[in-house]
Amino acid sequence: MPSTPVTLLGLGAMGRALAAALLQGGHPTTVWNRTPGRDEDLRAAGATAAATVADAIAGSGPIIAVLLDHASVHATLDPVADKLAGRQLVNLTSTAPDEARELAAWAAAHGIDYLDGGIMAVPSMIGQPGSSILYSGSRAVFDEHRELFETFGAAEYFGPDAGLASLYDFALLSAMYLMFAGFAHGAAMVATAGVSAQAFAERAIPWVQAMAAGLGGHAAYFDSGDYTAETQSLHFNKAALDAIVRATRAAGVRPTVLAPVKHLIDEQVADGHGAESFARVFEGLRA
Ligand code: FVH
Repeated sequence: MPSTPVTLLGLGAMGRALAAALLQGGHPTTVWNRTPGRDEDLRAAGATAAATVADAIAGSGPIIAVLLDHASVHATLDPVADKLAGRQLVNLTSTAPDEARELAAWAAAHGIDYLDGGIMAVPSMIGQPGSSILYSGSRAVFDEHRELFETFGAAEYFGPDAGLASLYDFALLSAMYLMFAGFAHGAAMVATAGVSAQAFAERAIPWVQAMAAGLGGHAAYFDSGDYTAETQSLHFNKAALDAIVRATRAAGVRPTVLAPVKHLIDEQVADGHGAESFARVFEGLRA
């Protein structure tokens, strides 16, 4: 792969992992961070440390921002906007879809070619199998630097709408957070019987993996809009959830995580859909 000079703004946990991957890939890397002193290991690995954002962007090549949030991207780049015309900006900071679109419009107004990205990995996964980054926005930036992006993990382009990568990112994170919250709920329940979270995890992991195989079946319901129950109906699921919530309370655990699921089911049953599949809760969410 040809080496490409890169500027990386933001040396938090993720920024440092991405910078390390760039250096390992042989790319001349200039780094900047608001708070000094977070670049020692990177300098030792060959990075050039810039004292100011203006110094950091003075070179050539893509500029990668890995900052805290949307506001921090503006705080960092607004003061140097006039120096960014004609440059390529790859924003890997987590932002909401509309914030990514706002940044794309801001970039266009300043003559900057903008690519947004959603990182589907934790820092220790960067450059390892299982790491992936979702991109949307400038196709030209993605195509030109695809190989470089693959030093971080699998790189996939979703389209010219800069908000699309973030929409997928946040949708996947929603599923992840609910899975972790569900695990915490289950661990709290069995803890009342003296079961360690580690022992529960050993059972929960294969169970969640087996259940994940059913997502395609749910998707078929969502896509067709036909919720005719093939096996369990919402009446069945309502009885199950009611019993689980009672058992949760009896164990002295708050049913906070289950409450929204119960609410979605109850709503569909109250609307006369009790004989249909659990998948019908999808319609309640969209409403
Ligand atoms: N870490 C992770 O597991 C997740 C995985 C998925 C994607 N996220 C997103 O990546 C962005 C960066 O995350 P991070 O882990 O590097 O975050 P921190 O370690 O907290 O570092 C934050 C950096 O942002 C700088 N910063 C904050 N506010 C400002 C500001 N107003 N102006 C300039 N820079 C700012 C901060 O600098 P400093 O506090 O050291 O001076 C750090 O460099 C993030 O969007 C995740 O959601 C990571």
